[in-house]
Parts: sequence; C-alpha cells; structure tokens
Amino acid sequence: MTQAQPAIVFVGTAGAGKTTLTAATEAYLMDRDVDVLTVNLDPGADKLPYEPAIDIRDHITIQEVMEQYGLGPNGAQIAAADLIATEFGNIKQRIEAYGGDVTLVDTPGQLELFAFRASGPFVIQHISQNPMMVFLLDPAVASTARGYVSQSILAATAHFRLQIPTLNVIGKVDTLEPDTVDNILAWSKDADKVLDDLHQEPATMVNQLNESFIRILDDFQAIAQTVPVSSTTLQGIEDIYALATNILRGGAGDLNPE
Ligand SMILES: Nc1nc2c(ncn2[C@@H]2O[C@H](COP(=O)(O)OP(=O)(O)OP(=O)(O)O)[C@@H](O)[C@H]2O)c(=O)[nH]1
Ligand SMILES: [Mg+2]
Repeated sequence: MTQAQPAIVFVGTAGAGKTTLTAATEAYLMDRDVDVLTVNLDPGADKLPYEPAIDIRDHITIQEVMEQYGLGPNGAQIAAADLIATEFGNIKQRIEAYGGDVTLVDTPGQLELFAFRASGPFVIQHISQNPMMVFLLDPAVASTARGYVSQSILAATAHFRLQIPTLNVIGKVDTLEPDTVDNILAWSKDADKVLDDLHQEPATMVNQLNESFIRILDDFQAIAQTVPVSSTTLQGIEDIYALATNILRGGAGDLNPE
C-alpha cells in the first residue's frame, strides 16, 4: 500500500538550499495548523535545522557505510544512496503509522545520488500516491542565460527521471539583485527571451548547443513557471504552499483538510 497523504520532495544540486527550505516550509505549514511530517533522506546530513519525524540516519550513516564496506567518503555516499531503497520498507511503515496532512521529504545533498540512481524513483513510487517535486535552481548558476539553461536541463532531467509534477523554485533570492531575479523570472516565462539573451553572449558552439536545448525544453514545456523563494526572508514560501496545494489537490482546496 502506498501513502494516501501528499508528499512534497525537495530536490536540487548540492547546497541549493533543500534542507533549509524543508525547515522553512515545515514552520510555515505548522503555523497554519497543517499536520506536517518531515522525512530526512540524506544519510550524509550533519546538523538539520528541523527535527525530522523520520530520519534515514537512524538506519544508515556515511561513517558506518565507509567502515562496513571499506569505502571512501564519495563511494560511501553512492552506496548509502543505494541502500536507502533497502531500508525503505521500514520507513514506509513509519510514514504510514504517522499519517498527517502532508509529508515533506529532504533528499541527499547530491542531485545525482537521488534522481539519477535507482533509489530515487523507487522512493518516489512508494512514498506517496500523490507526490510532487520542488526543484531548487541554484541562484548563482541560474543568474546568466547559459546557467539558467543548464539548471533547467537538470530540472527537466530530474522530472523525466522521477515522473512527478514539478514546481521549479529559484532559491536564496535574498542573495540576488532584484534585476537578476527579474531576468530569471522573464526567462522562465519566455524561451525567446532566453534565446535573445544567449545571443548577447559570444557565439560559440556551446551557445548553439544551448539554443537547441532551449527549443527542446520549450517543446516539452520544461521552461516552466519559477517561484522566487528565500528561506531567510520567507519570501515565496506562501507561493510554494499555494501552488503545491493546486498541484496536489488539483486546486480543490487547502492542504489542511479542516
Ligand atoms: N541567504 C540564504 N542562504 C540560504 C538560504 N537557503 C539556504 N541557505 C544557505 O545555503 C547553505 C546550504 O543550504 P542547505 O539547506 O544546507 O542546502 P542543501 O541543498 O540541503 O545542501 P546539501 O544537502 O548539503 O546538498 C546553508 O549555508 C544555508 O544557510 C536562503 O534562502 N538564503
Ligand atoms: Mg541538505
């Protein structure tokens, strides 16, 4: 049996702000009396700014994997990510026992460890009947047209791997100039604007490749609405909540059923 309660899975490249956004979203939902369950799936996490109800580190830690399998830290990260699937039956039972209105899932630091290996799609399939992904674009990378394209390709690849509704978020917007945020939002609404701005950059083979990618991304509607968010100022958390509600409940109401 899969979980009936919806799940929001935070995905993105290392350091993009997944953990902090999980904490900020949890605090926001708790303020609204939403019964929220947080799950940490990062076995390499050190300190967390939230207290996960379910923590993969109770089952797997990088240190133990290094010792048990004689691996270095990078090999252990990969092995630990694969081991998540073997522990998942137990975790699933605990999620079932908790219930709640919504489950928030913080994923391993490296995007490829979750999205591009077998455990990510497996976890997504079993964590909820009604999952969605919040994909965090890295703000520093996404501030140029070329960087925005590369982040959109990553978001699209994660979407195609995990096959669940996806909301793109540009994180840490408090660290960006307002003009830069405006540019990113304009790109996310208009592929031609991305092309125009790419053409301002020197014509190189890389740009030609980017142009082809943009056309593909646009055809597949992977250049998508992007929500500016800051876990520091809490800008945009409300928008995530509203859009997630729309996606998860098909616009039929609040995540909090009361
Ligand atoms: N200014 C600012 N800093 C942020 C924000 N969100 C996260 N950070 C900082 O960015 C760094 C990385 O944040 P995390 O939440 O740990 O990112 P992560 O994606 O979980 O990182 P890994 O799990 O290590 O890959 C931390 O130093 C956070 O304090 C934000 O909205 N604004
Ligand atoms: Mg993290």
